Amino acid sequence: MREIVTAALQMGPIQKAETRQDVVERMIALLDRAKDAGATLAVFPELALTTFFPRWYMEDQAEVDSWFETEMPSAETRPLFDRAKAYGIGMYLGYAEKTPDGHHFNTSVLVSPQGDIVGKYRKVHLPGHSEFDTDRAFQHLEKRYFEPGDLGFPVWRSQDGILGMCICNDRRWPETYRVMGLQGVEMVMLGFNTPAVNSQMSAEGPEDRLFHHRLSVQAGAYQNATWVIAVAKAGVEDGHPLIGGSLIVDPNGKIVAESTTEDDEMLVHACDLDLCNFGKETIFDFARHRRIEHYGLITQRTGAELPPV
Ligand code: ING
Repeated sequence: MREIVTAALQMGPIQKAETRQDVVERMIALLDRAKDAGATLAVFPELALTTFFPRWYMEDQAEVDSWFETEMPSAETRPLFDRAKAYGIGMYLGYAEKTPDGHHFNTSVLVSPQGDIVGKYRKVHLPGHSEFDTDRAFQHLEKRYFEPGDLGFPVWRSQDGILGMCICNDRRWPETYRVMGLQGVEMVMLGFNTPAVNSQMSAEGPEDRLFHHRLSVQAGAYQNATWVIAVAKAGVEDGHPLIGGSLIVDPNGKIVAESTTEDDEMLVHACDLDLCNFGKETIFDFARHRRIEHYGLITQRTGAELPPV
């Protein structure tokens, strides 16, 4: 049995006016609870250090850059890294990354229990748009502020398992999980910030959003025989609601823990990575069952092309 006692550390809303110091204090309080619960891995949300700023239209690059981190750990986040290291707890942390050569990514890092940054992931699937959209009830400008990730979907050996990462919208695309599944992933960690309503179709509300969220995460877990830890930044940020629904899903696609609030909340579960083995050795034994000679379109074609009428 290879167990990782995993804490999903959901965060409630972060208002635009809140400082990174305010936020890191909340994160350390959650980490303290994870320690008390015996956790050895803590998963935080996407863009965990700030409000979900892609909802705001900005033209001044200096203002945009103020939402980004130029180093990680930074001065503000060093106390969080130090606390995790002192506790011997590994960590997934989502944040906005500005590289030394001026690139902007929606990023997550995997930190080992020894406090080393084991891996980095940059969000591949960027939803939304890049220009102000007057037809939308609110903006979702991830295509304006971030570049598509350039690191692919790697996995890393850490804490006696094979761990992978993705971010928010990535969870809706089966390719995300399958590329990691083809590397033997046993636990996918992901943070998300999901608006509770559809800015283009008001009939789609929180329950629909939660349904599609659970469906995507459960399918990804089952179809790749992997644990998936999905952690929300939730609640109302400056009048804009985000869904909760943080989840711990087992390799059979079963939800073993789900948050019940839209505030700072902790889920904890002892994830036995060996629960992945049966699925990987039977129904999803990729080597035995997949027929890649028929899958060419998946990487050869970006958009759908309809058959001739
Ligand atoms: N947020 C949302 C998400 O994928 C979204 C955007 C919501 C797209 C619902 C499509 C449908 O959960 C982020 N940050 O990707």
